[in-house]
Amino acid sequence: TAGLALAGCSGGDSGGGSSTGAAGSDGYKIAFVQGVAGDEFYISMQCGIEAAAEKAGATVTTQGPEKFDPTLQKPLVDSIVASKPDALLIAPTDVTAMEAPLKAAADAGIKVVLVDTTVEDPSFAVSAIASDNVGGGEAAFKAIQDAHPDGGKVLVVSVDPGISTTDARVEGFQKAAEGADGFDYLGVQYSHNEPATAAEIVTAALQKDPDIVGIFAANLFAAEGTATGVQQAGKQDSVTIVGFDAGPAQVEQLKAGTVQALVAQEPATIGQDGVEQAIAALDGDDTEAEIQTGFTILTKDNIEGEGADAVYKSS
Ligand code: T6T
Repeated sequence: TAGLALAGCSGGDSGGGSSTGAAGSDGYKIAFVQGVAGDEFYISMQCGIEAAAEKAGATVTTQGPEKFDPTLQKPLVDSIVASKPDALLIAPTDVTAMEAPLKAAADAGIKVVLVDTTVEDPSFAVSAIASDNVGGGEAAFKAIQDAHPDGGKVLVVSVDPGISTTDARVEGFQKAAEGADGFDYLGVQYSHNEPATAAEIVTAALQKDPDIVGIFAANLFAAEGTATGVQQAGKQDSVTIVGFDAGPAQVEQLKAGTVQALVAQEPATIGQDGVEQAIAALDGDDTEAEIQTGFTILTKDNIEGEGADAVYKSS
């Protein structure tokens, strides 16, 4: 595909699914289920998965639901289980709703590896690999604190309750904000992964509290909408925005000064580790129950330099 030639991975899947690897290959068959199709975080993860799989002689099929929603993700899992891959790498969209379908996959003999998000009881899984999400939330608060050492009102825009990653980011941010002198934590509001909803939340919040000094947007789509909302309210000079994730559009906003800091995860590493854990399990080798990957804080000062490598792929 064009994606393969350009980016070294087939990424950019928008719901139809994609496969790599030689047809008829006798290597392991890996299925990857994204949290949502078309999200640059999961596209970058797919790149890491495909690179690691190719090295191991395994084949990969990638699918993602149209929305970050367990009612759409569960049927994908059920049909993948029926197709009997050797391993399933998945970012579950809800800590409770996705637990039973994934346990059923493991019970059917499929090695399940949780990448990015997890479930309440992941004991059926070979491994759970994720960023330091609590630490990322704390770091996001520190970036706001650096810009506003005297404190002020701070707000969080997240996705939905029940997502392990974003909940952990909110927890880290909240704890840091509540422990800091002079800061007033206004709580979290949920955008359902819709930028337009995030923008509405932010314009309404700025109308109610025009003296907000900082907004933490807990993922890529929350950040996209938060930037729009702050601009619509004409508050870009007084509000510091820190967003999780570093898609190309977020990085443009950082360069333009619309957003002040980004917490860039390492999605390709999460994917690579996921493949390695799946293959170790299939080969009967030792596996690691939990792996934590890092993050980089991107600002205008480092984005042209070492930070440039942290930008997510869009295809
Ligand atoms: O922030 C990532 C991911 O870590 C999270 O679980 C869901 O949202 C993203 O995919 C970004 O859109």
